[in-house]
Amino acid sequence: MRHLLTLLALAVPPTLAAADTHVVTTTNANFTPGIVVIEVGDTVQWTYDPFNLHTVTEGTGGVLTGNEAFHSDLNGSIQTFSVTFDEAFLAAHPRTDNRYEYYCIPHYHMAMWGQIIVDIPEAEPFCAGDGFDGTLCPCGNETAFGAGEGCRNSTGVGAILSANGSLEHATDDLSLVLSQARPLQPAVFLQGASQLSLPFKDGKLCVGSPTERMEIVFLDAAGAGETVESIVTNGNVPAPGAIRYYQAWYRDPQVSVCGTGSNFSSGLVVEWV
Ligand SMILES: [Cu+2]
Repeated sequence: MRHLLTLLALAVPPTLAAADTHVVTTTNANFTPGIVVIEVGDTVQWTYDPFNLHTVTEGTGGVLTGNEAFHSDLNGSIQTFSVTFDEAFLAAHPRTDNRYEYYCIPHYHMAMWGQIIVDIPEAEPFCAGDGFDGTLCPCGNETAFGAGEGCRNSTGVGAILSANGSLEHATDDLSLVLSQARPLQPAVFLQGASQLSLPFKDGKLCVGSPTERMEIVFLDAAGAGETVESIVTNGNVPAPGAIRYYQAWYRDPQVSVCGTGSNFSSGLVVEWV
């Protein structure tokens, strides 16, 4: 029995961030702190002011529209009001940059305003084919500065790697998206545990050892494709906190810019949470 309990304890992910509760007070007709930066799953709790009636009303206009993501009075009967900014809430009430502005209706004219910013970790691009990182493309086939593309391929642009889904190791819903590669050709998605920027084939190799071949995807008529298999499983990503580098290697036959027949996308770095 003791042995079983030990195994169960090991099965629990050890470093999952616990959801926090952030308290905002309303005394002196101020939301304090006025700006709160939180993580997905955290809760914000507003507390009442025994000397004043306030509201916590999402939006910026000063009057109710019915489209508020949240709205509550705060008074002697409603002494706290809480909102949990989880994935379902964010999906139901999308806001630009995941920033939720709000105000108090009676004290709107006194600038009793606040903001909740939900900071969502994202995959970050690196190793573009514009030469900015100090490594040029193999045959002068750099792409436009700041375009985030890999080295130029036979279509006249460079391929871009991006991602869909979350960086949550436990959720494991991340997919890698390749675009602007050569249409109707196969691509292999690669993972590295270290980063590189080395001229290789028609492009730059961005992922270093130990590397994993993740999945082969046949690209569509636009030169795009997306992984469907588990990144965590195929990449043997050990746990939250692991940093991994991703890139796609695709065929660009016969007319490739440098003549090697294949090229690489830009890279993407993921810090798993
Ligand atoms: Cu108020």
